[in-house]
Amino acid sequence: MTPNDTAAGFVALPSADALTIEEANQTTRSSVTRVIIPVGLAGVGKTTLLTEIYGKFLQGPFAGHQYAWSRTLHGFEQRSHHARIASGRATPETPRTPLADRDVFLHLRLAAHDGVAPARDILIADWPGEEFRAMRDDVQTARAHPFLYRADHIAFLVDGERFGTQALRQEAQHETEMLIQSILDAGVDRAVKSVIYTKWDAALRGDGADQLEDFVKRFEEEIRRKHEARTGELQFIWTAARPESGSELCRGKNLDEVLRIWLRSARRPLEASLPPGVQEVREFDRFRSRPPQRVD
Ligand SMILES: Nc1nc2c(ncn2[C@@H]2O[C@H](COP(=O)(O)OP(=O)(O)OP(=O)(O)O)[C@@H](O)[C@H]2O)c(=O)[nH]1
Ligand SMILES: [Mg+2]
Repeated sequence: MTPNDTAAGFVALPSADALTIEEANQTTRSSVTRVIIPVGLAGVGKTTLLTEIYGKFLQGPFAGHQYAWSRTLHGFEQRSHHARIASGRATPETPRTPLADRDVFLHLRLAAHDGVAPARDILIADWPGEEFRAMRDDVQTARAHPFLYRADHIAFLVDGERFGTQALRQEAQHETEMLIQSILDAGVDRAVKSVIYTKWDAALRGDGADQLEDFVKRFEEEIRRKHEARTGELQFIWTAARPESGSELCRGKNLDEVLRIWLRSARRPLEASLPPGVQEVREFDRFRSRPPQRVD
C-alpha cells in the first residue's frame, strides 16, 4: 500500500515504529518535508506532546489539516497506548523514551483541510531527554547529530510544572538556558524558532502560580536579549498536552498553534553547512548529496 492509496479512501496499515536517520532521509528526499526537533530534558513532555497531536488527528481535522498517512503509525500507537483509558491505568502516562531512540523520528503526512494546498510531510524527532542532557553538558554531542543541522524548526520545551513551583523554577530556568546555549553553540542558530511551555495546567496549580506571569515575562525577556540576535524572532507558546483531570484547560490546549508554526517553518536550505570544525558524518553526506524536491 502506498500513500496514494489513502487518497482513494484506504487507511495505511501500521508500518515502522519510528524512522531511523536513513529512513527519514528517504522521506525528506521524496517530498516536501518539515523536520522538527523538540528539545528538552527527561520528563519535560516531548513524547506526550507528539502523541497528543497524533490523537487530535484521530478525532478529525486539526490545525487546518487532516491525517493522510504515517510511516510510523505503530510508533504513535505504542506511545499513546498507556494514555488510553483502555490501558486500565488510573493516571494517563507516557513511557520514558528509551536511550536507544536517540535518533528516531515519527512521521505524519497531512493534507490541507481546504483540499487546495499540497499535502505536507512532517518528521518529528522523539529523542530521549538523556540525549539532550548529554548535548547540554558537551556541545560535541550536539555537533555529532547530523539531523540537528537538518532541522527546519528546533523547539525548546520548558517544564511548566517546574516553572509554577517556587522551589524548582530557578533550576528549571537555569537548565533551559544552558541547553539553549549549548545547542546554539553547535551552530544551528536560525533553526531555533520557538519555546514551548508544557504542562501549563500544573503550572497554574503550583505554589508559585501567583508570580508565574512575572517569572515567565522575565525569562522571555532574558532569552530574547541573549539569543534573538542569533536566532531571529522567537515564539513562546504555553500548552497543556494532557492536563490532569479537574483542570480548566482542555486536553491538547494550544497544540494547534504549535503544529501551525511547525508547518509554517521555512525550509532550511540544504546548503546550510556545518559550522567550521564540525566533521561531516556519513548520513549527513548522503543526505546532502540528493536534495529533496521543492514544490512550495
Ligand atoms: N499535568 C500534565 N502532565 C503532563 C502533560 N504533558 C505531559 N505530562 C506528563 O509528564 C510526564 C513526562 O512526559 P513525557 O512526554 O514522557 O516526557 P519526555 O520529555 O518525553 O521524557 P523522556 O522521554 O524521558 O525524555 C508524563 O507522566 C506525562 O503524563 C500536561 O500537559 N499536563
Ligand atoms: Mg519521551
